[in-house]
Amino acid sequence: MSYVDEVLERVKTKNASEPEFLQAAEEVLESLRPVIEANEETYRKEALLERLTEPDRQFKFRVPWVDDKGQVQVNTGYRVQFNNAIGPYKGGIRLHPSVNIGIIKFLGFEQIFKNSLTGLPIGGGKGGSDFNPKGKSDREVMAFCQSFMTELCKYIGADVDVPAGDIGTGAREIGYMFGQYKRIRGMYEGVLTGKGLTYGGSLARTEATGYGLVYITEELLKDHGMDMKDKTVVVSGAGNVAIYAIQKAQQLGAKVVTCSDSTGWIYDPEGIDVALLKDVKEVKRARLTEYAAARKSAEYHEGRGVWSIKCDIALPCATQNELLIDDAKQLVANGVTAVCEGANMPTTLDATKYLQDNGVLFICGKASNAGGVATSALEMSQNSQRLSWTFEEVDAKLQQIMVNIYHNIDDAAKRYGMEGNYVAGANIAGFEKVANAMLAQGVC
Ligand code: NDP
Ligand code: 2IT
Repeated sequence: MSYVDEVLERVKTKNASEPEFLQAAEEVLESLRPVIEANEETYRKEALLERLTEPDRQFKFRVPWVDDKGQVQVNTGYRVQFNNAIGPYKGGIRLHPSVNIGIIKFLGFEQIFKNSLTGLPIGGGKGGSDFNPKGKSDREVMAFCQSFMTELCKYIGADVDVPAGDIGTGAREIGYMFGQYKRIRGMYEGVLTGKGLTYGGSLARTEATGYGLVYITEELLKDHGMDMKDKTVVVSGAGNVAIYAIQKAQQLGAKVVTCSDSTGWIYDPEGIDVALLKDVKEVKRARLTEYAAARKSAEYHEGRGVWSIKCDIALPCATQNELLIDDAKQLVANGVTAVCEGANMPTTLDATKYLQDNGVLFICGKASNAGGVATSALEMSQNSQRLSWTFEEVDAKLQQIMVNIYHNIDDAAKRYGMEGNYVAGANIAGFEKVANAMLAQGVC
């Protein structure tokens, strides 16, 4: 049996109850086949893939907090420190009722390769909790965040592990967590990224994931003789990534006609009004029905459906496994040119294959959403230097990083005879640097 097959089988047996982690591991290991085959003996002897698919360590802890009625609530907190071969563990904190250890492991595993692709010195990690911030008062969110950090602070640090935002964790939550870290550890350091601008945050971090997604999409199109101008774009999600992807796409002359949240979606043929969307989602924290109520041109539909709208470019920016095989078929039938992932693993494996087999330009999240964590690493640099760079400086660095990622994944795919397969290119390019560092550092 080949080494890849052997490890895949072992990973499936060991993690049978973690479907999302298995999905992520399968995608990566399948892509790595040609690289592993070229060095099979060394990698097998060094147990490189066994080490890569087993987290360095994982923490699971109780998070008790008191709600506004005086009732004690209990959630579960997680932090998975997956791999620090090339830098301190780095990755967000997800607050959503669906969170479990398998979800956090899949996200932490993806983060290893994504962070490597940024070209910056950051390892892979992820954390979260099954806490649901929806409908909670600010005081309840603060009580949860303080309790979560009371335990998490034992395991993190500016040179150890640096968490950030993800689904359900934005500037408000990072602020409460930072305050509690400072209070317990008595230390002012850049232990979290995505901080507010008055206490160590970086300009352009809020925009970075969505902007970065559009920068890499533009580079992909440019390489194929096209650009964003006058393209029709469909976006899913209406959170941090979606909002700034819509904004940048519109700045580059595209028309974005959809967005969605966990209950429904908007079709707005005149183009999404970003100021209104920000007011509904960032300020009022309300449903998309409020967007439709305030805008004549918009239709609101219950459930899911953004992939049914005819478009040139599709940007899934909500969550994992939200673009399924039937959606891929519909996008292809409607003549889609490119699909670039803003979310982590939004496209299922069979849908990805269908898009690729039908000539759609497809970039996977670990490459196309890397602008967020890359800018987090720029925030870490600024904190270490005790300096703040201008918006333009950070944005220019972000843009260059996304252009570099595109060419690195394109080159890696070409080197292994898989031109145009940006999934393989991303996994290979991300892996090479980490594997090299792991081998150089001996058995650890
Ligand atoms: P937000 O919490 O800001 O937004 C998530 C959006 O997706 C919301 O509009 C949410 O709806 C919607 N959504 C729809 N279905 C679901 C579901 N089943 N579970 C969760 N959300 C759902 O998160 P982000 O925009 O930060 O993250 C979106 C995706 O991008 C995630 O996959 C995340 O891991 C990834 N990502 C985020 C980065 C960042 O910097 N923030 C960086 C790289 C990747 P509703 O409004 O109803 O909650
Ligand atoms: O998935 C991701 O890359 C993020 N949620 C951002 C992580 C970070 O450390 O900025």
